[in-house]
Parts: sequence; structure tokens; C-alpha cells
Amino acid sequence: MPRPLYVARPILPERDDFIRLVDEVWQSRVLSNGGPLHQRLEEALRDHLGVPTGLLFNNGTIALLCALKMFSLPPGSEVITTPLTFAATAHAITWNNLVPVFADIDPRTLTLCPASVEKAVTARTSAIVAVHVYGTACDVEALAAIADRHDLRLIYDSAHVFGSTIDGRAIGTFGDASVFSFHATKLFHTLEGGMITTNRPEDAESIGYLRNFGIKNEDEVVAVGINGKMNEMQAIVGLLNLPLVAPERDRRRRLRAAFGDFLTDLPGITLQSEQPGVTGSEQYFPLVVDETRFGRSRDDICRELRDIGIFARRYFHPICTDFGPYRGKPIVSTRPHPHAEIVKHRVLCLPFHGGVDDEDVADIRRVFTR
Ligand code: T4K
Repeated sequence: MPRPLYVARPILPERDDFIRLVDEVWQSRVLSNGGPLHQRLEEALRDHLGVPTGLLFNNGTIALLCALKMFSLPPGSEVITTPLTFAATAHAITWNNLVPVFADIDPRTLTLCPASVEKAVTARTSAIVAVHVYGTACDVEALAAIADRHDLRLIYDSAHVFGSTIDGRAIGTFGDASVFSFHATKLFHTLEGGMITTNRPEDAESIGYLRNFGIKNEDEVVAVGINGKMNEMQAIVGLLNLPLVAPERDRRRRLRAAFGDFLTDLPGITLQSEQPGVTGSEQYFPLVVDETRFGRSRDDICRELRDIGIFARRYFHPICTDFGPYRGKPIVSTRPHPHAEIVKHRVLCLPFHGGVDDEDVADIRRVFTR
């Protein structure tokens, strides 16, 4: 593929198909507020994701804000989350006047470590926000047990797990709510967009109020809602992209195998291991570089790739506890030194999308095996 080669490349529908649906919008002049294309996409996604409740949002961050708002958590109460995530996860907690408390990650999966979560629980804890980071599923059973034991709400940031299942069950049905991102960099996207899913049909009404200013009808406003509405242009892209997801995922599966061919046995390189019973989303391809065993650091590799026009990304470095607003906050861990502090210097996401061709793979292979 022509360089530069980026970590992500959005799928795009045929331009003519897009224009055809844009013409429908020009005819109707319905541009937003739950138009017909929005309704069609919402239904199609509920079906595709296998969720009883699924409401579209204008982006994943607003969806996260609203998912937290749903539960009227006590202001100032603590919400346990992972430091190894995109800024939006922690910021959504803070924007709700809640206090993020960071717990360590499991070295094997890089998702929240349940034992560290348990250790972080205090009398002030009201919820857990766990992230299925890179597409790896959290330990949903252990987290549910902790949430039950301490009467906490459990919300999943599912931005990276579009279409995943755990033992045949849709990933968006775990916990009290799940939040997807449909940003341009995601496997399935609507330019910008997101969705809250839950396993309870009765949640649709309250999520709908949060998304649309709390408006019930022309005479009544019943909640402090926000403007989280997706517009018809986003919905067009979503409707046309949905059938493109399966072939794109297949291309990424083949790419994962091609990367695995030369990375699996390299000393000092660790890949995400397959999770029995979990169908992967194929969102990211992270690897962990142990400099002492590999001989070069993650940053060396990143630089060498950049020198040939390949822009791998150090997601998620810096981690949340390095950001100004959270600097100095501890990472609660059952280990002497939090694993998140170690892995942030070692993790690298390779370009992972259908545009990465054999020549790119060969170039990446040369950088790793020279
Ligand atoms: N929770 C988690 C765990 C998340 O990862 C995210 C978002 C959220 C919540 C919040 O969801 P949203 O509110 O975003 O729906 C990107 C994305 O902006 C962000 O959505 C994503 N996570 C995060 C992991 O990655 P950047 O700053 O890395 O994006 P950027 O612009 O550097 O894009 C990466 C590469 O993708 C570019 O080098 C080129 C390519 N690209 C990007 C865009 C935007 C394209 O080819 N076309 C494009 O339009 O944050």
C-alpha cells in the first residue's frame, strides 16, 4: 500500500451508493432527530450486535457520558477503571462528577485485573468501568462477581469489540450497560458515532431521554439529557458500511495470521493470546516488546517503522495516570509494581486493516527480524 501506512484505515462504501441515499435525504429534508435512516441503522445494529436495547449516539464519548449518567451514581463517588485506555474512558467518569480510581491490568490480557479491582473497592465505590481493550474481552465473570458482592454498577467500554461474542453471547449484553464507538478508526464506523447497549428492553426509554435533552413530548422534559443524537449523514455511512464489516474482518484475520507467522516465536515479543470461547472483533493488533530479551525497545521499533513510512501507534501511552488531570493518582495493584506502568513502555499497535498488503507485511517483518 502507498506510504504513509497508518494504524487504521476506515472502510468506505461506494461513492454512488452514498450519493443515492444522500438524494433521499435531500428529498425528505429530514437531517436529524431520529430520521428514517437513523431508525433503519439502529434496528440493523441491534440485530447485528444481538442486543435487546441499543441506542445510537453521535459519538462514543457522549454515549459513555450518558451510560454513566443512567445510574444516578452519587456525586463524588468512586468509579474503578483501567489506566490503559483512551482518555475518553476516564474523562467520561470525571465529567459525571465522579472520581476515577485506577486499578491495575492483567499482564496476560491487558484488561482490568479483577483482584486489583477488588483491592480498589472502598465504601465510596459506586461503579466499575471496564474496557475490552484492543478487542480482548475482560474477565466478565470475575468482574460481575465483584460488582454483585459490593453492589456496584458494571459498565463496559466496548469501543474495541464490535460484533464480539463470549461463549456465544453478544458482548454488548454483559454488565449493566455497554458502550461502542463508531469512530472513523473503528472496524465499523459512522464517521463519528456510538451506541449504548443493555440487556434490558426497559432501559431504552431512559437512554432515549439522556440522548435527547430529556424531552418526553412537546410539553414535558423529564430528565437532564444532552444532545447525543446521530444525524442522517452518519446513518447513511453506517447503513452502507455494515455489510462491509465481515469482509474487512476476514482481511484482518488473514493479516493477524501473517503477522503471527514471524512474530509468534520472536524472543521478547508477546502477542495477545486467543481467548477460548471469544470471537474477536479484529480491532487492533497490539504486541508487547521486552527490550531486555528482544534487544531493541518498543520505541526503537516504532522509529524504524516510521523511517519507512509505517506509522504504528503506542496505544495507550501515556496512560491515564500520566495525564495532567490524573497525574499522581495511584494505580491500585496486587503486584509490587503496577503492570500498567511497565506495559505502557512496551506496547505497540501495528497497522491493522484491509489496506495492509503483502509488501507492507514483508517490510514490517524485516524491521522485526533484522
Ligand atoms: N473508549 C475507547 C477505549 C476508545 O478507544 C475510544 C476512542 C473511545 C472510548 C471514544 O470513542 P469516540 O468518542 O472517539 O467515538 C483515535 C480516535 O479518535 C478515537 O476514536 C479512538 N478511541 C482512539 C483509540 O484513536 P487518535 O488520536 O489516535 O486518532 P488519529 O486521528 O491519530 O487517527 C489514527 C490514524 O487513523 C491516523 O493516523 C490515520 C487514520 N485515520 C484517522 C481518521 C480520524 C484515517 O485514515 N481517517 C480518519 O478519518 O484517536
